[in-house]
Amino acid sequence: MDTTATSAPAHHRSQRTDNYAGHDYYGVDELLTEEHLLARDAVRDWVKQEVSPIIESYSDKAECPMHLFKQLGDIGAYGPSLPTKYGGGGMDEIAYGIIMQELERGDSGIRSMASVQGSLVMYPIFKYGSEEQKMKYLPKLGSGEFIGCFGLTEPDHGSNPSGMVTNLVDDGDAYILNGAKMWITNSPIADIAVVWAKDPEGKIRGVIVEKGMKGFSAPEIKGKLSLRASITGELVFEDVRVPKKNVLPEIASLRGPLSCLSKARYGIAWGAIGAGLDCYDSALRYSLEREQFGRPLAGFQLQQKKLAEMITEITKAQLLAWRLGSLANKGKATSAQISMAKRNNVAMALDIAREARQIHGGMGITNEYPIMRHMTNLETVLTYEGTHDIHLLITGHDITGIQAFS
Ligand code: TGC
Ligand code: FAD
Repeated sequence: MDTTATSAPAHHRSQRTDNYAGHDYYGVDELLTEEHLLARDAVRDWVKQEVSPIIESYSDKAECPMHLFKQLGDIGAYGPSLPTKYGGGGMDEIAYGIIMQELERGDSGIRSMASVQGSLVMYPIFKYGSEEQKMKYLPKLGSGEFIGCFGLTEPDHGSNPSGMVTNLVDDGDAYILNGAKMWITNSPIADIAVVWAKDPEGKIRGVIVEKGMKGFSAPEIKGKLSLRASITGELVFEDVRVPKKNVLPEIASLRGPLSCLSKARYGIAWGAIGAGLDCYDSALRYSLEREQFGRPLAGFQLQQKKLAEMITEITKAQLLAWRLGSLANKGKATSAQISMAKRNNVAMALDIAREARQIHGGMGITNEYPIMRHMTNLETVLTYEGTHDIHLLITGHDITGIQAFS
């Protein structure tokens, strides 16, 4: 796998022109600052130039556009709200959200590249790491020189990570790590993995496992029919000797990985709006151009119902995300509020993708339009970072005080 190329090879490039201009029915842009708008427009332009012309080809071939890792670093997509000293962008949470929105307008897999790196790898090192760990890893992760992955899910423990069996046994100045992680975004190409495992006392610790450590492998999971431009794999640990200096010193509980998930779920709440907007944009254009029975599809009441409901749901999601971002900027967004927004906005985008597919008729099932790619991607987004059901149960727990998970 080529990790050094700086642009896509010619066979992945199409002549597709991306004319997307954004949709803002309730003037949400007025709630954004100059910095937010600049960040949004810069990422939107980058997506048009670097993602839209190649993404169908990479997705069709189930290949990861490796050359984009460095470019994502260059545009500041990794950890936009982390401090610049530690490789982040030094912006606020709304800027982070809006960058995720624009990336996911391009493709959920591209947003995943940024979410994992920024929120699931840089964030835990920033929040729970030693100063030495921060200086060693964060600048390289922020620039895209290093690729990271996050290992929480196991073959037998997905929604219930507290049951994990991956474990650490004390061995003097190191721990011996055994176990396996499953469904790990970027694992086959990662330089480092932030892995969550139980220590001898049964406490959940985060360890930084480096590529090349003896006994560590990361085989690719093939055959995904969703998120095809993103690479996914396992993490397998067979008596891997991890130096104790690679343990994140400031956390010893499930709160560690779950707090990272809150950060990433927040980004997905914004990101999913991007996928929904792209489907709506395509459906609106298509319905205005395509004629049946002597008039544009957009002139039929049934199609207007679909389009009107789409923009209504997008508008509600935009307002939810903006309010969540305002709370996050004040450090007041609760994990349950984040769950509600992730759940609502992803389901909203998936519903829009399904309706948009119908508006495109037969053309909607082809890769001439982005709809099916977004739709199949969103099936993953509905499941990862906590499933649709789990987020509902989080809301249920929050409003009743009774947890119904187990
Ligand atoms: P529970 O007892 O509720 O919590 C344990 C401790 O964690 C705290 N906590 C959180 N803290 C921050 N953010 C959150 N979202 C938090 N949720 C819980 C909690 O306060 C407690 O703290 P403390 O200090 O008292 O110990 O834990 P539980 O075992 O009952 O689990 C609850 C449940 C089911 C909600 C949780 O396990 C869960 O969220 N499950 C879903 C698992 C999940 O989301 N996995 C995602 C894996 S990573 C991924 O999908 C990456 S995709 C990457 C890409 O974008 O490509
Ligand atoms: P399960 O937990 O087995 O759930 C199966 C079904 O049962 C779901 O519908 C679920 O909602 C339901 N269910 C489970 N428990 C309950 C309950 N208590 N009550 C009611 N219904 C319930 N993980 C990582 O750690 N790092 C990554 O980088 C990562 N990337 C991923 C990339 C992709 C492409 C995919 C598909 C997944 C990724 N994941 C990653 C894993 C993802 O987080 C899990 O798939 C997800 O948390 C669900 O776990 P599971 O697949 O084991 O499903």
